[in-house]
Amino acid sequence: DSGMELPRSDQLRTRFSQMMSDMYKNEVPLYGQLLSIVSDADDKMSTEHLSPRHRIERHGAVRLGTADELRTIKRLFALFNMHPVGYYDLSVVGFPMHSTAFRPLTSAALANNPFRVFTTLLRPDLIDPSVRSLAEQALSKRCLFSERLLRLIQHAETSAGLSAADEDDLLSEALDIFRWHQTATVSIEDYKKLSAGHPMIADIASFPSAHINHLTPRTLDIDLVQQTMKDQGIPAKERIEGPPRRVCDILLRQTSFKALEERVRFVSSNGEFVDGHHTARFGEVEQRGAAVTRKGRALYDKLLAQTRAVAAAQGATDEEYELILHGAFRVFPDEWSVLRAQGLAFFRYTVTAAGLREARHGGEQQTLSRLVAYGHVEFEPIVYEDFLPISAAGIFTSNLSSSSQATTHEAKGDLALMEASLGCSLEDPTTLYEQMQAESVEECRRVLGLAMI
Ligand code: OOG
Ligand code: NI
Repeated sequence: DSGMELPRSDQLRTRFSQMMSDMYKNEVPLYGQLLSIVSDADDKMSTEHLSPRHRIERHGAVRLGTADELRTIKRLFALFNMHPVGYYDLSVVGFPMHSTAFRPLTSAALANNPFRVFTTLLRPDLIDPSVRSLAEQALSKRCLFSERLLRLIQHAETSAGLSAADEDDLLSEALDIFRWHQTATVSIEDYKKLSAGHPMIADIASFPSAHINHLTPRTLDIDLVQQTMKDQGIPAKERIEGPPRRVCDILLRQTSFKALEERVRFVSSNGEFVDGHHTARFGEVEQRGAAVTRKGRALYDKLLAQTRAVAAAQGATDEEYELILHGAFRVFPDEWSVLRAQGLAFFRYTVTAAGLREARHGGEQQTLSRLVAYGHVEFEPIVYEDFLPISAAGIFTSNLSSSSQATTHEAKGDLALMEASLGCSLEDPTTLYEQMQAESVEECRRVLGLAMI
């Protein structure tokens, strides 16, 4: 340990994710069980793969109702050094929503703690007008943020930093945004109308908070976790989303246990409580691999589309789907050196001991491939930090009892609407990986004393 202090915002992110985890374990005991399964599965891997930081949640997800809510969330998460990256269009599966992910941007901040929040926003333009006005009415009556929280955010933005006591307050007030409430803000009749529009509309608009709907630890063996969930009778999602199991993991593989049916109370017009049910909260695990280049992503998208088309045409079972997926991905190289040579994945380059010895001689210019071939520079894959739209859609739909389709017209993604709602533009994930790779090459150039690489 170098004794270097982490930036304040990175510390806040870590504390915030820990508090969310404690709260969620308390609220959803089955999530605690999933964490034990993951920890047992990872114990079976050799310990060299495990860093202490491995055992922390990697993401959570929330769903918001209005642009105002999203903007305040943006300001809050910025204090945790989390910023909106990437656009996810959920209208492709008939959901009247779109999403982004708030996450750290730089290699240094990601190394400190990569916690991210997949954040979904309702799209009123895709909702039937009668349901829309009901949803808007319900949403206009709630405020997710306490006065105290809003003052603390403002203070943090305009001053050099918060006192330790104010930071504690900020975190606990922030946690309240995501807390579960058993009592809905709407009547059971309105809840049913909202659900008929789409179950997600009811989930977003019927409650006083923006309850966290899942948290997701990272595992090293998602297939084992999936099997263990099934063995223990946990209602696991039928299939793992994303690429197949490989030697060289790429992108993101995900599975979950399905949302639980929970008791909630509705309030009727005469002030009495009516019992009902709501399904929203689940647990998920992820296994992360290398970030891929635009070329790698195009290949991934093509092979996944091919898999889905074949599986649909055959009416494939979940086991058959996995075989088809494996077959399709045989053309995606599965060796790091080949992935690198073909420009399919992103890598972080570092100078080796041999390279350092050579560095004294300096030099004019050198190609990266030569430096790698001489053993002066080595490389490791850059971890994918984002999400996958089709996987996210699969996670969303696995939590619906029926395959409800709410969108009323030919729905399309609307990046401009998302950016207008956020009040800023979104970072492009691939550009961030390009920068990370380029920074590592530049650092090698500097260390090796070369004029150019
Ligand atoms: C989010 C579902 C998507 C992921 O990891 O892709 C997701 C939600 O259900 O709100 O969490
Ligand atoms: Ni998730």
